Amino acid sequence: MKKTKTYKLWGAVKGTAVAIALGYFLVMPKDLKGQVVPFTLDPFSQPDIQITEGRLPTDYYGSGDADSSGFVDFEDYNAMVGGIQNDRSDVDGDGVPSTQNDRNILLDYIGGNRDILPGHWNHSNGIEKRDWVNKMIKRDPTDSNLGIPGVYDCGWFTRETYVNFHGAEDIENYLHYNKFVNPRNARFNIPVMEVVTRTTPLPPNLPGAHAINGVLVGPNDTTKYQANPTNFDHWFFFEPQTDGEVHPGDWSMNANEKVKIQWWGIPSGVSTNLNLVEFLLEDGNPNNYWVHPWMLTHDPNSPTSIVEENSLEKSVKSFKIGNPYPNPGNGFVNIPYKNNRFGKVTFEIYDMQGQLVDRISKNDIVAGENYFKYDFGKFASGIYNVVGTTIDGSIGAVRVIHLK
Ligand SMILES: [Ca+2]
Ligand SMILES: [Ca+2]
Repeated sequence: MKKTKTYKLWGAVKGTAVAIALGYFLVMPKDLKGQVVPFTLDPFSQPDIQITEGRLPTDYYGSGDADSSGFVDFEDYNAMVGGIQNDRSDVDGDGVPSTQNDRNILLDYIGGNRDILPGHWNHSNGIEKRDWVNKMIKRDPTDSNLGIPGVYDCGWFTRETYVNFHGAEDIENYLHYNKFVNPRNARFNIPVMEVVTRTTPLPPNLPGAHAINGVLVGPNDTTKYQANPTNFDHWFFFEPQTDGEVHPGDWSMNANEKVKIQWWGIPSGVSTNLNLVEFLLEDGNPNNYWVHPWMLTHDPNSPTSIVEENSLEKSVKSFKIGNPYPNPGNGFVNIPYKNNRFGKVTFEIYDMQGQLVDRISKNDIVAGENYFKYDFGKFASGIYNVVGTTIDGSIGAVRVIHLK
């Protein structure tokens, strides 16, 4: 089935209406995904690291693309057997790339015996997300930076963590402050947000507010796509200065205060924080919340959602169709393609009127380079679209010119 491609219309339309109403265009941030307007504040999605020019969509920690080809396939397994050492080949996130366990997980994934890799954030359940983000927090070196009051304080620990996990579209705007110690834009590709805490009146001589990080992980069970950003317990908070998890009543979060979860960006060169959601804590319990009208409150990655699939994971799974030969042709045409996963591939042939004229399914296609050979000789001269679909819904298409 061809997946219906729609956009985040609800959020988009509403966002535009709000923006016009409030005259916000001048400060409208470029969204994390490169959209200008309209945009949505999306705490669910893995950020799209193509935001950084020249980066492959697979260039993030644990992606499995050990050889930097842009695909995850057997060549990566071979590279890992060869002992390649990089972020992408630490598939299990334990800090040591290309171990036997990393290779086993990758092989299971390529062979179709597991649906996702541990680093595929959007499709992980709440337990897996907690496990993975805990590992990535340990991989990130920001906690070892030297804190200097008034120079590199809690806000910079939080922002450097935000850049390393979430990533920034226009990274130059972030780096011109020249305060970050070891920034690696979107290295972990996890939608970590900024969180402002200690907002309530405090004993004298203590700073009035504090900054930490948080990420939406959903319920602490094996269900997927059930995360609700307005549920306090679905957030995982951590202290970027110590790597520790944060709970209400800890030093990093008062039991009685307003906790503000924020998007951060530098639209038009102006550092801007937008509150996504605020929780009012009373004795450690969330008694009330406020949510930004532009924010998605249901999971766009849910299989039942009509919202467009996250582009990053789509590209990880997708397959590519190459140039047919001969083209133009007058009979048999070979169409090369490359797929990431073992399994069924379906090709559909459409004529110039968009009518489906043939459908061929092939089971047991191995991952890697393949070709689809098809005889157009039975058709009238014209242009035909060949659309290939893999079992995970990835789509590729190419045009064949048939001349009798
Ligand atoms: Ca690769
Ligand atoms: Ca490893």
